[in-house]
Amino acid sequence: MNVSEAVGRTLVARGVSQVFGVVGSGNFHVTNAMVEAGASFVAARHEGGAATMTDAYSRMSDETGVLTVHQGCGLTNAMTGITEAAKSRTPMVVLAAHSTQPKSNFYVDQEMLARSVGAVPMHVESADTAVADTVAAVDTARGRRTVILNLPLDVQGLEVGELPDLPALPAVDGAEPTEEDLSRLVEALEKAERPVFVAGRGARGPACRPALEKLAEQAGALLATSAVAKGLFNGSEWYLDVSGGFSSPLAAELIKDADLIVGWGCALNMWTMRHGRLIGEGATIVQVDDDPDAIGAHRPGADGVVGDVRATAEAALDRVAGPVSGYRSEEVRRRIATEIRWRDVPYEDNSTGDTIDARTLSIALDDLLPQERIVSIDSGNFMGYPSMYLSVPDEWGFCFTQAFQSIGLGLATAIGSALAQPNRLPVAALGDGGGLMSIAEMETVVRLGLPMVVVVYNDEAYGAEVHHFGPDGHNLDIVEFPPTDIAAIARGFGFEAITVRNRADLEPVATWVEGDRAKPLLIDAKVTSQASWWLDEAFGH
Ligand SMILES: Cc1ncc(C[n+]2csc(CCOP(=O)(O)OP(=O)(O)O)c2C)c(N)n1
Ligand SMILES: [Mg+2]
Repeated sequence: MNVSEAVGRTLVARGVSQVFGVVGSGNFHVTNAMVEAGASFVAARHEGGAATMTDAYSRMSDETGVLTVHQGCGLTNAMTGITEAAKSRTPMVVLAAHSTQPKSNFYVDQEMLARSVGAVPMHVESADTAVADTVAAVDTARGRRTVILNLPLDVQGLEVGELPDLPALPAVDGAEPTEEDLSRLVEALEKAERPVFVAGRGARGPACRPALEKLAEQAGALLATSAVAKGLFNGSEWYLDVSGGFSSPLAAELIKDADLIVGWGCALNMWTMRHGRLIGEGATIVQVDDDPDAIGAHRPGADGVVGDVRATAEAALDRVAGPVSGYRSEEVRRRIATEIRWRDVPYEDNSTGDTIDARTLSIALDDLLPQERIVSIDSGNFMGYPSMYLSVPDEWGFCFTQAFQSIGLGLATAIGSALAQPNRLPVAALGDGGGLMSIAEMETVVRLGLPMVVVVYNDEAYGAEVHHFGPDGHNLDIVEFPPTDIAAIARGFGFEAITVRNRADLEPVATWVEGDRAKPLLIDAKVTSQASWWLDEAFGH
């Protein structure tokens, strides 16, 4: 067996089951070794797509996915998706063939590339260390890091003996908070009259929800999540949905009136806290996080509790006096029941007959599509509409790859999510800009036979720029485009596709849902050009 085979087999033996990539000469053997060892491989059409598929798969399955790329240009093509993953602390391994000869066409400093985007550079050093190097890469990734494992071309063919038995997987156990941290948290909870818990990605772990719900009940707290944990408290009558730019008016009002905000595995960043505007004057902020560096990173002055979310919530429950009603009054209960959903907030429908209001479109789709869904969202002016109006079943039903704020990641996000949650209907919500940027992966959707619904919020423009610069009278020619028949293009890939200009045009969606869904469905929705309020806010700072 040579190094390529040993690396591939070791990855699978270490628990990797899903691999994405684009194969060239440098990663052909290692990828085949993974497939032969039992992993499933998805050939993407662009490494950028493959990177984000791996990211989304890893986020939504809680496994460590592998991206495999050709040396040099294969890796540079994947860098945007890798950056998103690294910023999101996605556990994944990028297996990158590596040309170490500076005169090679394929040479770039791959270690430096990794470092520059916050990924962890590692490499397979020799035949003797190949297995240990690979194990180290997977184990590092499992600690919520995006690892680039470089596999030098001149090492790949070296002979390795039999594969040794692998060491046991290191336990990833929840760190208990210190006594001192815990008592400060308990004190803050007991003192608070209107506490709100904001749970983030770090609260998506096993049994976090019941632990947080019990503590919230004891302390009289309302529940919210950051966008990446949307759906976590679904079904709770005290759930305010997403805290941040996507908050409904009632959610924003209640969060702003809180006298204590506890972030659980949540950065409480500018998006989640609307640049601080969701924090009322004098409110106390506490952050519970197992990473000491996360505490105060976005909220200087936040009181920190270093510990695992579940372990801390359970420990606090034993201590906190209660139950107290706190923020949980009858009045608040009634208002949440009737006002918390965006679709219950009245709006003026800006549909023109030729174009449909994105809110009307999104509400109609929410009604038409089955609830067991997994929603993935690209970036742009449109992105709040599907985020706010499409409901999701739980925290495994919404994939939001927006840490790098790149457009063009939505379709690949939906592919990775679909494979991670195969029993759910995958829904990709894209702008025309992000959709066209990533369009090659439509072929992947069709080839994999995914029963996906792709909705393009098509305003024939980079709407974000149009609405940001338009009001100041700038020339918008550079951000506006002629009409593109995206439905026709999708049919060319093998999709079923419709063009939508009004509510009635959506009728074939119901037929598709009820049918065998043999082909994916693309909805080219010609939406009314309108500035979204969350984007105004985002650009305002
Ligand atoms: C890779 C990348 N390039 C450029 C941008 C800047 N940008 C932000 S939103 C946007 C427009 C996106 O257009 P579209 O997908 O049609 O969505 P819309 O804003 O029109 O709703 C652009 C170009 C970006 N965020 N990421
Ligand atoms: Mg657009």
